[in-house]
Amino acid sequence: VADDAFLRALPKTELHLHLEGSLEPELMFALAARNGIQLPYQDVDQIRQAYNFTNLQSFLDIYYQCADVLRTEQDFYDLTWAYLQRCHDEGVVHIEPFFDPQTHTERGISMETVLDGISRALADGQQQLGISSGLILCFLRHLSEEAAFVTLEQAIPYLHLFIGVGLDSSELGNPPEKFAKVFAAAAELGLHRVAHAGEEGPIAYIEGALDILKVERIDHGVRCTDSEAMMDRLAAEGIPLTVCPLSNTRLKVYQHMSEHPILQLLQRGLCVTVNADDPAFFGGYLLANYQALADHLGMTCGQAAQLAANSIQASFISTEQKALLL
Ligand code: ES4
Ligand code: ZN
Repeated sequence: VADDAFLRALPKTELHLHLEGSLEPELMFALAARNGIQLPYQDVDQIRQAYNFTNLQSFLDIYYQCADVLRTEQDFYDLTWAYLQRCHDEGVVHIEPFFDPQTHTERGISMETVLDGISRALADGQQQLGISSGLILCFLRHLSEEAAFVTLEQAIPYLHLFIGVGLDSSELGNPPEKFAKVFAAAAELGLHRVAHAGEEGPIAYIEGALDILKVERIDHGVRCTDSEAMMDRLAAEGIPLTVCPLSNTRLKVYQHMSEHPILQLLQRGLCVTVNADDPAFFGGYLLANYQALADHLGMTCGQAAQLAANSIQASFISTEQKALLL
């Protein structure tokens, strides 16, 4: 079984991390004070007690509420910088984090404010910590495709600051087809494409993400275990899955980590990767996710090394840069 020192030393990338989901209660209180905002919680303990989720939506309701403390360019910088420092501590060498512009533009915060703060921190992360990155802009799938188009248009002046688009928020009832046109427009702009699919949603959503949105990776995708044919397809086509073990147990996709299928999918030849999703809400960053697999599934050093190598292989860095990291 892989131990902490081995897991920390492995060069790892993180491909499924929502920056707003890395907002720790301590920083949330500090930003609330700085911005003169009254939070509906007394202290950090009370916030953590509220993180008692029953499904994806019960989490999203609190997650969007917490993001309200993010107001200034410096707030987005501080959020991103705190995450980068965790990455540095944990042996994470490259990241492709998500951000949700609509969560902020709907509150009157400009795309420029959000992107300036995040990208300034990512540049410092490269310079001061040696962590490379490629930012991914996510559309909120509970909103309309028209709203996604407005967001993409607002981001066009800043195309040099992100590498791709994703799709997140409430999955059930918001199938990939709803965003067919905006994903085609993003592809035309030369952007990479990923989408959350098969977290709570059915096989048809994984299929739609691949065939209609033309995504290069599936975020979560764990429900592919419902279909032998889909598992075979994902393995044959080498479509990576960005799996988030602590997220899946905290949102009750699985009742206990011992039920998590990630190592069976690895054994079957799928390009599965380990990720933290929303670490401030789900009880741990990337290393804690690897550790949970060692603790509850008996993950070996060989399996851990394969998962870390998959994370490099599945990233959007160049073949040359991959060779340097592998
Ligand atoms: C998310 Cl776990 C998860 N699923 C879908 N959308 C999200 N946004 C932030 N975390
Ligand atoms: Zn996610």
